[in-house]
Amino acid sequence: MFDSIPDALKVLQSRLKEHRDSGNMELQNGDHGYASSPSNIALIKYWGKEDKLLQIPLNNSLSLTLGGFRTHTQVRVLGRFLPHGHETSARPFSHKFALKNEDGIEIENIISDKMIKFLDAILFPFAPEISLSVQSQNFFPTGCGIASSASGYAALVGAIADLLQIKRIFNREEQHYWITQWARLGSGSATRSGMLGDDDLFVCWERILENGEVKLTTTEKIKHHPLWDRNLCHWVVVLDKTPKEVSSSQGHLLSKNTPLQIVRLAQIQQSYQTLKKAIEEFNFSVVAQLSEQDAFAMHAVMQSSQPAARYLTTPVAQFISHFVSFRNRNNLNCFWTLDAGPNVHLVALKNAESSVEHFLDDYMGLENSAPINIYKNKFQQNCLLLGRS
Ligand code: 2P0
Repeated sequence: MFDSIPDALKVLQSRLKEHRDSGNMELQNGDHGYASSPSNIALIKYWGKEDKLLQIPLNNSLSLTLGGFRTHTQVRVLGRFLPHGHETSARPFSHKFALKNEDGIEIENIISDKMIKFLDAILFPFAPEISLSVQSQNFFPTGCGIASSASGYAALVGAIADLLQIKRIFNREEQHYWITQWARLGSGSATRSGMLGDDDLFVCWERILENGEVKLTTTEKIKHHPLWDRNLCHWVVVLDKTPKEVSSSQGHLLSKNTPLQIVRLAQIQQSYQTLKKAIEEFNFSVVAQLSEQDAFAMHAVMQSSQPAARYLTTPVAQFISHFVSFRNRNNLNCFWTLDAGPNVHLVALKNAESSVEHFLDDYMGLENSAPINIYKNKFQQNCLLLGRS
């Protein structure tokens, strides 16, 4: 993996090595770093990769940051730096990983090959002899419809940045680049969760074209109109808890074998630019219309790939249909979107909050609807389970 990282990231990695070689970085057994990162929901989706190794997306994407769904991560050093002249790449320990749920109960303790390669790639040039023990906790319920890879990889990279005290070595722009690029290499959508600031409500991940080729990407916050602040509501409606048949990683690859991906990609840049402008201008109806359109476009790609990735299941389609009729009838500022799972995200302005919650109450009471759980994003606090049937 290290060979395929962007040149600018290699330069920052060399700076870390220089820092170590000059005796300014010491890592001892037990040293630790900590970070917490939010999840995000894409409004213009990342679906399909130009290059699997480099994690280059086929299109620009744009997300809303989900402050109420966070992963907290601590990394702890196993081993220590050997004295200058005695460095070795032999590690006495292996990397470790454990994940707890919101109740503090361990739900995973086996480290994946992907995470081992990822940690090796980050540490390779300047700390090859140490290992990391990674302890993560999701402060959102397992099965609430939020995948933990975005917040998970962003928090992991943030915790390593804290361990290395990159603030003392890199300027703010370099810190941002280091974190968002490593998060991207861990999991594409994680780059949109790796921002340094707390006011980064909307984030875009863009491809950079150089001589007709895309080898680099950037991740930046979008300048948003202040009326968005403290005016947004977000819920996740979990309609089906059966495990996915097709993972996101497989889905990205499968998207290449359907002609609908060509149709989706042909117009996506225009939607992306229009959505960005609508966020700057606080044009809610345009944000709503384009978000729903791209969700449908991505699910059309997913459903027509072979094998198909069917997340728009019958309960999801029924729910969306009821929600849209209610929304249109009442002319409310709210919209839906759907990721790689049968869980509908609803986004609304405050003036629609109570109407949406009445709708959700009524929906849960419908006899023919499947059992659902609804989680309300509290943005500054942990999410809240609204109801269950
Ligand atoms: C997104 N998703 O933009 C899209 C929409 C799901 C649907 O990015 O292979 O876990 O680790 O880069 O980021 C999920 O895919 O995939 C995803 P990898 P990732 O959020």
